[in-house]
Formats: sequence, C-alpha cells, structure tokens
Amino acid sequence: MKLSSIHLRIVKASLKKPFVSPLYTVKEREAIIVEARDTEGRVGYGEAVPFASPWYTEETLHTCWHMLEDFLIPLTFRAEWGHPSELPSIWSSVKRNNMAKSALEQSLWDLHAKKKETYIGRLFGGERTRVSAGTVVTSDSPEGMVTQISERMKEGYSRYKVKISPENDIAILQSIREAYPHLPLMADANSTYSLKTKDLIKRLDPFHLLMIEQPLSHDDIVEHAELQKYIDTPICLDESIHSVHDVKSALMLGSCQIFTVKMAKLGGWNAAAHVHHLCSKQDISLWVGGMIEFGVSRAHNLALATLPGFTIPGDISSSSTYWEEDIIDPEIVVNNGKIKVPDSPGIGFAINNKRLNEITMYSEVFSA
Ligand code: OSB
Ligand code: MG
Repeated sequence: MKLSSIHLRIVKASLKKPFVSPLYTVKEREAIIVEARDTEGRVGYGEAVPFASPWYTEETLHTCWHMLEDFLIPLTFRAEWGHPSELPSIWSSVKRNNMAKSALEQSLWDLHAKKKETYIGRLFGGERTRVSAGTVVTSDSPEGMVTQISERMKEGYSRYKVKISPENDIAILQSIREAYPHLPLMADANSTYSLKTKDLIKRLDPFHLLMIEQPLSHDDIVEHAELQKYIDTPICLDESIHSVHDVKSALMLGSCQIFTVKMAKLGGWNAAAHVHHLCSKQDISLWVGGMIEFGVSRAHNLALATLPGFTIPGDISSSSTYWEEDIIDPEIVVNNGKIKVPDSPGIGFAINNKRLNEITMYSEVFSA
C-alpha cells in the first residue's frame, strides 16, 4: 500500500449528559481521529478512544498521540508492507499501547477495504445486514435509570446495561426489576468488588442478570475463575482482556462465560478477528463493547458485530445517545433494536467534515 500522509486530529465534544460510572464521570469526550491517505487519493479513517486520564486503561490521549507520532507512523511509513494483516508484526517493537495501534490499524483497514471496494466487515467474514443493539443506561439514581430505560425502550434495544458497585447494586437492580421484571438486563461492575467479599456478588444471582461484567480487579484472570464457580450469574470479562493470550488464559481457567470484545483494547482488527475466530470454536459467547466513542469507532464496531460469533447485542447505541451531532454521515440509528449495516466500501459511512472540523482542537499532518 502506498501511503502519502497520515493526518491526526484531537477532537473534543460534550456528551449530551454525563456518563456516570463507579470509577469516573465522563462529561466531555476527547479522541484522536486518524485519516490515512494513499497516493491515489483514497482516505481511510480510524479513531483512538483512550480517555484524558488513565482511569479505565493505562493509555491516555497524550500517550496515544506520542505512540502514533514517534513510533507507529514512522514504522508504518518506513516498512515495506502490502496488506494490513502485516501491521502487528511491523509494529512488534512497540509493546502494548493497543488503543494507539487500533486507531492506525482501523484507518489502514478502511483504506484497504475502499481499495478493494468491499465493506470492511466482509473482509473478516461478517455477513449480517442488520445488527442487534444494546445500550448502557447511567444515572445518579435508581429512579433516573428506570426513567431512562423506558426512554431507550422506544428504540427497541434488546439488551440493557447498568453500572453497579457494592454501594448501589441492590437499590438499582431492585428498582429496575420492579418496573421491568423480564428486561434483558446486565450489570457492569468495573472492578468494584473483591473475591474476599464474594457473597456481595452472590446476592445478585436472584436478579437473573444476563451477566455481570468485570466484577473483580482490572488485571485479574485467576480470581474470576474462582468466583465463576461460586455464582450462578455468568461472568463477562472486559478490563482483564488486552490480547489473544489473555483470552486463551481465561478460556483455560474458566474465568468467564462471555467476553466483551473491544477492538481498541486488543490493538485493532487483526486481534479482534483472531479472538472472534478462536472463540467461535469454544463454548463462550461474545459481544462488541463500546467506549462512549464517536462515529468512526462506532462504525468499525458495527462492522465487527456483523461477524457470526457475536451472538449477544453489543454496546452499539445510536449516535444520538451521546452526541448532539456525530462526525459520520448518516449517523448510527437504532430502529426496533437493530442497526442497518451499510454496504458501501470501507466503514460504509461518509465523514461529516463540517462537524469534524467544528470539534477539532488540534491537528497535524505526517507525510510519507
Ligand atoms: O466498562 O464497558 C465499560 C465506556 C467507556 C469505558 C468503559 C466502558 C464503557 C461502557 C460502554 O460501558 C458505553 C458505550 O460505549 O455505550
Ligand atoms: Mg465494562
């Protein structure tokens, strides 16, 4: 592939309303949009989705920029490569920093798919023309969550996720179950419980959750296996999974019954597709995770969710859930719980350049 330039921009926009989680409240969101241009004038897009501070993963907006500018972009320009499946080996001298890698990989896979005039999901075996969507509901209060669930139900989501911690779990789940006894409901604990107090988690079994996401430490795989033997609710791992190797460890130990697959955390399409193919041969369920991201990352996630192994609706809500206006055109819309998959080349969405320019705080072009 002959590249001419890679353009990085920092974008920033306020969320329509704060996203409250036990670890952090997100009010405004920054990201890095990557535009890779080839010598024939095609453009591919990717998005780096770290936060401004390392509360969720160790990467931040600044570490991603640093990795992209000082290592990943120079390696990409310097190496002889023909196909984006070669990128992980070209970048093997850079350990981890998966969100930075994922953003650049996304832009180069988008470019490759555009060159091949193929929808990006199809390159990895994606077949679906519609994808089922789940959504995350956050609020300061249980009542607020119930109200929001009833609002979101108008879009027909088929899976609802709430954030819980030992301080508020029973109040939240009780309120929701009183209002909606049969709602397909799950809870994300973002590592706020411990194995020592496993009975606090055991007492959530009667709420018949689809799963509990990441109850124990962000870097644990072993204790989750112990916990899964003790509770009936299926465990889903999120924070613990940064690589194919982590997935293999969790499968060997029986640490969970479900994975949420976040391309950004795994380092891009190559690793995400690898995890999908590996898990398709195992007794484990998958769904595509979200990062409160802008439309470019959502478009890649939507394409990932067209792969047959993603059998649980992902965190792929409509653009209007978080944004007054998104940077893709058309925006992502959920109708009767489903998102229509585009079939034009690459990510299948055009860029809303007016909006993209409006929210660009800083940008730099790197030439090959
Ligand atoms: O823990 O799954 C998480 C968003 C940012 C960081 C971590 C998480 C989340 C979400 C997904 O819960 C929300 C979304 O993108 O809709
Ligand atoms: Mg999570």
